Amino acid sequence: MIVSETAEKIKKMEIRGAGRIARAAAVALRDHALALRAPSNAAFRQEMEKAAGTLVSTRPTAVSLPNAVHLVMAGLDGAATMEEARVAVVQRADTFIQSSQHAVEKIAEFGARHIRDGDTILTHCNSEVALGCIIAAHRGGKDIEVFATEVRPRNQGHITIKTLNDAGIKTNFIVDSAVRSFINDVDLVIVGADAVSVNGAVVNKIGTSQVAHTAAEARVNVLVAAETYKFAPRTVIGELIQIEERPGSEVLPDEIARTLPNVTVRNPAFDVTPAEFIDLIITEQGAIPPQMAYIIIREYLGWEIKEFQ
Ligand code: RUB
Repeated sequence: MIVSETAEKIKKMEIRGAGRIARAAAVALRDHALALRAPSNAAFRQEMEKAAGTLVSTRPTAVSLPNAVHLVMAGLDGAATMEEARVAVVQRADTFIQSSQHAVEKIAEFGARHIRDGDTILTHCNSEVALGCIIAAHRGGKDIEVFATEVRPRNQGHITIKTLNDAGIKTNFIVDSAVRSFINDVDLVIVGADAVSVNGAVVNKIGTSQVAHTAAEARVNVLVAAETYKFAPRTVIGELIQIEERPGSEVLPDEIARTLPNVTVRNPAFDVTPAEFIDLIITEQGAIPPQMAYIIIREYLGWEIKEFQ
């Protein structure tokens, strides 16, 4: 797929979820590198950088996107010729895609071990890694039940219940505001992440922090499933993760909004759950307390990693 098509699909949320967005960007850069005809190595680099910029500017919150783009684009560094640069980008993109898929499988395996036979699990939004843990526990023979939220305004919960239904898992579908009413029936909360900050705070779909806060009050453990490439290196140097605010029309139709001139619709797509409301973050390298996020950034992303911007 060409870069502009992938970028458009990410913007419109036809491709969504932090892991899928990152892999789609890697595929787009690989295909672009393969197809690109440029008069010189410098021109090739310039075109690739333009493509990388287009992809990174699609959605601002999921740090997996700039992390993946950076990993792939680092193939251009030190390439003496255009052909070397092309090969390096293709190799790095393929490596990232494979390691991302491997990470999703590893997290499912590790996360499933935290789910006991007879557990009821609550999940919010649609995270392939969080669902991976739940499905792995079910496939491992554990008798489990799930509460899945609706996820206003974009209804990602509909994708979640379809996946759970198809996997044969008993599922309860609830509106977002019903979490507190059911939290005492829940043994464990599992969600995904768009970004993990150096202080262990997790950025995920709007409403996650309310779920985690409710779980903490009810003494229900909260697990976050997050590949290491969802940790945000630039938070080490004090940068904050930008929370995407989407159009108000996703919440209230424009024709109604127009009749209410004193009303402003606010539509942040993500929120921040502080480390104190999270028990463990499950990565492909193993489970860590959120307070150890710094170690993941140092050991697995490295100080030298720069988010492409
Ligand atoms: C998706 C979302 C998901 C994370 C993790 O938001 O918040 O929980 O991206 O997903 P949106 P995954 O629908 O706005 O992209 O585990 O699939 O990477």
